[in-house]
Amino acid sequence: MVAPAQALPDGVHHYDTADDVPFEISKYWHQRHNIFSRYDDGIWMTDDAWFGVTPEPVANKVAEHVAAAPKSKTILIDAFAGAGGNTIAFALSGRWNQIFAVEKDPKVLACAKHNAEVYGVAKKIWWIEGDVFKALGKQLKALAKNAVIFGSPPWGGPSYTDFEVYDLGVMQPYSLENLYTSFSVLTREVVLYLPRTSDLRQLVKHAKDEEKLKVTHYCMHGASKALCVYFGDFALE
Ligand code: MGP
Repeated sequence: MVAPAQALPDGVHHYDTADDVPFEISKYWHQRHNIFSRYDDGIWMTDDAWFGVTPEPVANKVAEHVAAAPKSKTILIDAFAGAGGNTIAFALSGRWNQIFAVEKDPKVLACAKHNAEVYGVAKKIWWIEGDVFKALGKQLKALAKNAVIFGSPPWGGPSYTDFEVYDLGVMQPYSLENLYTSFSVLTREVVLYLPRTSDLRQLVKHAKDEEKLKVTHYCMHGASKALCVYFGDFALE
């Protein structure tokens, strides 16, 4: 007897064929195996989550670089977990004693949990449904000083590409200023995943005197997908 297919929550999809895919996300769906190599094992997505998910090779490289935080940092907080691309890579890296993944959209969180199950790491992650700023003020407050806070925030949709240089001050709904000030009061090690065209002058403003800020572009097929800025002490080349 064939087991009945698992019912997907409302608003959650696993698109098998191009015919089912809404036009706005078809370019992402065509990259699905780059985004999740195990897509065909039943990865779940909401339609909006496709825009912001980090492709797996990039997420793995980012996880390798974030692992270069000081050894005293044993906790990883993924502030905007989305459909789980980064969280899964952090869990697979085996570097962290605890991983907290925060996501405020319950449907997207259901995707992240399910996708982490597909990759066999769901039990290594503490899932928090809600606003990350509230969580950092409550249950994560005491832990955060031993943590790296990683944030892959919304960039206000794909229209970020309309600008040659992306103004991080108008990033919606959280500006660079919002993110940096809220996270850096809790821990020195803060990593943000941002548009490849981000205005570096705005990032440099947050460097300490004499500090060289580390910014890394993550490329696929010879072109940058996005960059990460590493605030704090990371032993990167
Ligand atoms: P893209 O430019 O929307 O499309 O996203 P594409 O086809 O992947 O890249 P292109 O080079 O062909 O234009 C590029 C990458 O940026 C994606 O792989 C995501 O990792 C990331 N990304 C895009 N958006 C709109 C967001 C976002 O809002 N938030 C975050 N955190 N990442 C995003």
